Amino acid sequence: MLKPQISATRELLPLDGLWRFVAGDLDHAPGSRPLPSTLEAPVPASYNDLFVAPSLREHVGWVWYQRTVRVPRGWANERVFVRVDAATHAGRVYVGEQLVAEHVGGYTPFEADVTDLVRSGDEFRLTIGVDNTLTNETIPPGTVEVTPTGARRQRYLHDFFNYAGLARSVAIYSTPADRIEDLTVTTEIDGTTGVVHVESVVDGVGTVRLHLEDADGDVVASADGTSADLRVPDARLWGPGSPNLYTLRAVLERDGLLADEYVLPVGIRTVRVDGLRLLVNEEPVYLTGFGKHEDTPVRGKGHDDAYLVHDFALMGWTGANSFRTSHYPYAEEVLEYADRHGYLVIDETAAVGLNLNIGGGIFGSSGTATFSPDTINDRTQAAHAQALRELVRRDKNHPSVILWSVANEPASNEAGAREYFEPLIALTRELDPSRPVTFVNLGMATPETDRVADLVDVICLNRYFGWYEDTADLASAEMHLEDELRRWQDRHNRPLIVTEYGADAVAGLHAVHTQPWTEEYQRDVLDLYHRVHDRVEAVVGEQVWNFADFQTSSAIFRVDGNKKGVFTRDRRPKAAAHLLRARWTTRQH
Ligand code: BDP
Repeated sequence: MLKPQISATRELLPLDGLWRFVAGDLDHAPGSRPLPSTLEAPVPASYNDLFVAPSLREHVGWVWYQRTVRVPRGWANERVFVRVDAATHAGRVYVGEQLVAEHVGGYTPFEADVTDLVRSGDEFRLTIGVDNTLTNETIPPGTVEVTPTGARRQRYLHDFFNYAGLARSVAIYSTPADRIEDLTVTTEIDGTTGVVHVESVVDGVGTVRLHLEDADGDVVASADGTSADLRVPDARLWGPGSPNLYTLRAVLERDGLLADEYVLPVGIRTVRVDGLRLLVNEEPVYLTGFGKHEDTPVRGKGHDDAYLVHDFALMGWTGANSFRTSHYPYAEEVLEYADRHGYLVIDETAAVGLNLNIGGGIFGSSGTATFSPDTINDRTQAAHAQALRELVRRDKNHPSVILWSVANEPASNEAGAREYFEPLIALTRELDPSRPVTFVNLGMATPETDRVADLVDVICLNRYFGWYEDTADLASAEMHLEDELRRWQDRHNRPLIVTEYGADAVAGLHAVHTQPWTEEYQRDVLDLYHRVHDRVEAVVGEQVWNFADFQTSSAIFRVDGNKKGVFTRDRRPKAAAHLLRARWTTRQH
């Protein structure tokens, strides 16, 4: 699904800014009249932390955004689309009273062709409903319970606040009647020649002509057709720290005239697994970096270019070369930035919390089977498959994305896990045979009890020795970590990435003794992991949990959120950040 853009034939009108806003069910048909409220909410932003009323922060159900939109005068002969980059977790779009789009899944875009409903030069009322409800059959899952006082309360199994609303941009855009609907780019390397394979989907009539330009704007390869190879002699490859990008100019010609143009950055690179190694451009890579969150004060999960640039600046300062989009697909702007700046990305679906026997990293057996007709079931699996389709459809052309993560910390040790995951992993490979696939394993599923790991190419492990286990006993933590990593290596003989390790630290809390929650303790936990990673051959990456402190649901083991950030929520370094910088800026990868 191509991101809207301004090109020689396309226009884009962002609708970011303040929208009228109301929470709750409407007593009239959505879109039929102005919203009955004086509240205004910014787009993009989660709505939860904007206001002071607890009822809005903890709201369960629908909220409504509305504004008027004037269609540019010059769009008379164009097709017009409404595009919503994300509506968390379900969205409905109305043009006037007409429902034009419905979508489930909170972190992937959707759009509607509204050409027949709007007129260039005229205004229309755009209303978007957003539902934050999570059930057993949504990704991520959750349950709505009724409290003793009769209030509805959303429960969920993931350890981050259930921020909701329109956290990414909304726009209308135009395309010509005949248009390029989709492009799929895969790349190979043949000696010193880069081979760029382009599959185009055309909606309408015309001939596709492709031109690849280098950084100076010179055309280095051209080809025609909906399935074509562009060969680039002496290709400058895209890689970690060397973000060489070409520009693919895809043109649709009809009767010798320009019908449509779409411009796409292309990085030529390969990625594959070979034994214990993860290879990018046939060179072994070692991932350093973080599990992150889209999380900032006030905006919640709202995309913000200032935080985007700052977060990458801080990651660069630590020497990180990678991150995981834990635990959902991030805004496309994040991946575009990673493409341009040479970061390696593990791209994850929102399948987090598929585990009824864990909560917020704390192991607590509810004794309930995770996979059963009443819990995580066939319909959850169908929603999960759809989440994978939408992830790959949106992110397939980013060179930064080197690994698809199917899920975070599912109950991969429980009965039914294999039956649930085997088809999803197969689907991911079918959707994109060019990238390896992983899932992120949790500590309860050991090499001996896990039922899924042999299905994936790279095994990602979240481990909390020194925090949830071996608390305040770092010598035992080091021994247990090494022992377990060796067991994974021996059993599966494939690359391991430690995708979570860390400890909570309250910034400013210090101690000379081994004292959990202090900055020194967090630093020492990371340090012990590093010693072990360097001793175990199969470990090809380390991503600290977390880049920054982030908001969670309220719990007695959370202090105004999760404090495992090596930066505070306002992005100030804790002692651990300096440790990482010392290691990652000097380490030979
Ligand atoms: C892991 C989860 C992550 C949590 C983390 C923690 O993957 O989302 O925030 O533990 O407990 O289980 O800090």
